[in-house]
Amino acid sequence: MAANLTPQYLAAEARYRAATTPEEKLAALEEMWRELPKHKSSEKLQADLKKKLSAARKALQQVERKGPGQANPFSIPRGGAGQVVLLGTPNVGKSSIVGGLTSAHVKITEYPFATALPVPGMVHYEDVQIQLVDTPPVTADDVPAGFPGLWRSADVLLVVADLASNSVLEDVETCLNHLAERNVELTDGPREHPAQPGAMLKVPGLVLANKIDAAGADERLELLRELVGTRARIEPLSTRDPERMARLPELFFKLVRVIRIYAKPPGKKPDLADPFILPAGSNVHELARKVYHGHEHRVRAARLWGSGVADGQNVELDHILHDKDIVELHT
Ligand SMILES: Nc1nc2c(ncn2[C@@H]2O[C@H](COP(=O)(O)OP(=O)(O)O)[C@@H](O)[C@H]2O)c(=O)[nH]1
Ligand SMILES: [Mg+2]
Repeated sequence: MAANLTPQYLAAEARYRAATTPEEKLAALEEMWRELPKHKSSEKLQADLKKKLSAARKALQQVERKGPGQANPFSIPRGGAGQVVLLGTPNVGKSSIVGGLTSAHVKITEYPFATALPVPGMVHYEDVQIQLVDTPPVTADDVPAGFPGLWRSADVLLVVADLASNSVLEDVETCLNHLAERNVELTDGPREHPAQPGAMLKVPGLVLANKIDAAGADERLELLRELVGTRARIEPLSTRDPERMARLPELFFKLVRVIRIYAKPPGKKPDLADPFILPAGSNVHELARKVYHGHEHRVRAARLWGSGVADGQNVELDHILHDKDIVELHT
């Protein structure tokens, strides 16, 4: 049970949740295993960890067997609170965005096609991290093999437009057409799975209209708004403007549609350093499932400090949680 877990275990678990490579995942799981108290009340957790360890070992073996050149480079394990994937034609500023917000080693060049493989980095937003993936460019007649799979699996998809370029309208149209050909469209709302086969998958996302600092950018932005119409929201950006760049992490956080919940053991202070990340709209029961890993049936009551209720108010298990709520679970 969670109360017996050591801080080292919880730290390793946080690393596991943030891990982006099979090596990191396995290392974190091995540490969790070493730190897990091996007694009766943690049996379910032990079994769960064993399963995860064996899956992580297999995943790593597979990567090693295939060799670096053969694994699908676009299969990028999610890290942090969600995965944000960039999509754009050459030279629009994709790598500049990732380079400006993360410590990932991206190449920023004045010549196109410098990014041959996707490069993930982590963006910090308050107490969470969000994964941001730099990607190779698409053109009207070339989409790198494997890339469309990432469009479908991403939590958020951002089409990057270049307002310094006279071809910005065509280039954005190219990206939206590639998505439409794979039955993907952007939505300003929550992710929507196709109602019937062949229908559109709606992935949360928007058009980041970069280089708003360039000459003629304002006029191009107006034309772009007319072209895109209701198909996507448009957010202007300049990677050279620190204020606009500083607003991106919050934008990403809103688009990944998750909430941070701080779990509080009865009679103790909440752990404000390490929130549980849940999909927006989750309730107390779903939090219990995340905290107690299969023992959630033991949670019978909860008290909540946060939005819309009096401090410490008792709430039902189906109570919908909000970002930054503090919850005390009673077994
Ligand atoms: N004026 C202007 N240039 C930019 C901006 N962002 C990126 N660039 C330049 O655009 C070029 C391509 O950038 P890069 O990030 O490599 O684009 P990518 O090919 O989409 O990854 C580089 O010369 C950047 O310095 C911006 O906001 N304003
Ligand atoms: Mg690039």
